[in-house]
Amino acid sequence: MTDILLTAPMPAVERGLESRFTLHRLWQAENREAFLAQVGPRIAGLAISSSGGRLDDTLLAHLPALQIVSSFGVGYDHVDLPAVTARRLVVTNTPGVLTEEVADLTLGLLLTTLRQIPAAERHVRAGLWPKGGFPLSPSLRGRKVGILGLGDIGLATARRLEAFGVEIAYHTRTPRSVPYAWYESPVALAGAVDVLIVLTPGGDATRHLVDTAVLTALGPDGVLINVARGSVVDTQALIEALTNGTILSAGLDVFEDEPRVPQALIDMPHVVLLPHIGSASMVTRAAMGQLVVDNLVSWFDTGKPLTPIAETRGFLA
Ligand code: NAP
Ligand code: 8YV
Repeated sequence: MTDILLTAPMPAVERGLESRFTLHRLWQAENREAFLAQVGPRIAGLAISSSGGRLDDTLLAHLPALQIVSSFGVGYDHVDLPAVTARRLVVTNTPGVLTEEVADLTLGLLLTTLRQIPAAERHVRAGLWPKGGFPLSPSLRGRKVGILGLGDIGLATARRLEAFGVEIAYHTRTPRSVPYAWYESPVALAGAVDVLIVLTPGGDATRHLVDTAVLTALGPDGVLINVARGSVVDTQALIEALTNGTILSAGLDVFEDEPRVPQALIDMPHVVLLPHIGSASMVTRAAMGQLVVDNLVSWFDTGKPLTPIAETRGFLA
């Protein structure tokens, strides 16, 4: 049977692969170097997720027979692209199957942040309601929402926002054929809106795209929602902007050094913090796991993966 290495626990993936492949679980190895020295030369397929660490030369050097990398999740900033492309490896991700789920979470996080729902809930649980009502909150009414990164999830989010009756604008490097106003830069977009939703990929190209200039342009009534990657937002600049009143509030599903969250953010009661749960429903995680499995099966059966990332499509016949 073909040997597959998994870098992190992925129950649905393991269940889907185990009858067909020989699985090797890297996180269970007591001595990682010895384990890789033993099984590495046999590994033909790799199943990874961002929680399994970065895929770079250090691991790839142990896997000379590797043909394909099947990654759990649509974002693949945990993959060192020069390292995989130098080896002409095919990499797949899981686009599409999580789009609607993540857009749902994005809308939930936006409303939760604006209407202060977690703080209001804490008010009831703490028995404070009989002593006084909860303070009035900011609102989505009358706002203009900017989406930084209008791809699959950005578009699904925009479709939902249309039903909420708010004006929508966006920035991408290439304008799209959509009925929303395009702005030529993140700072221009932030200056035109009072909610900024970040939905770009992570990685070097988008690192700290949201910086002090963007937050200043967003303004004192502005709300930042980040469901993309922590690296897209300059955390120190954000903490300063929230502390100084440069912006009003933020809802964050992702963090630069997750799962560690800066204490300064934890100490801000009006900021909503989630543990990277954009796609984390049972049904969607199962669909993502199935696509990781299907990519490997399709590759080893037909030589064609189902959802290769753009950067490695050129390696396919
Ligand atoms: P997608 O369809 O590839 O969309 C990415 C969008 O970002 C495109 O519109 C792209 O347009 C834009 N973009 C890329 N680089 C940019 C840049 N430098 N400046 C401005 N815009 C840029 O991806 P998706 O499926 O919507 O997913 C987006 C991201 O969401 C993922 O990569 C992942 O990091 C994140 N995500 C998070 C969760 C979560 O649980 N929180 C779940 C799923 C996904 P242009 O190429 O024209 O610029
Ligand atoms: C996953 C995500 O939770 O798809 C993505 O890009 O961020 C999430 O859906 C994550 O990738 C799991 O490792």
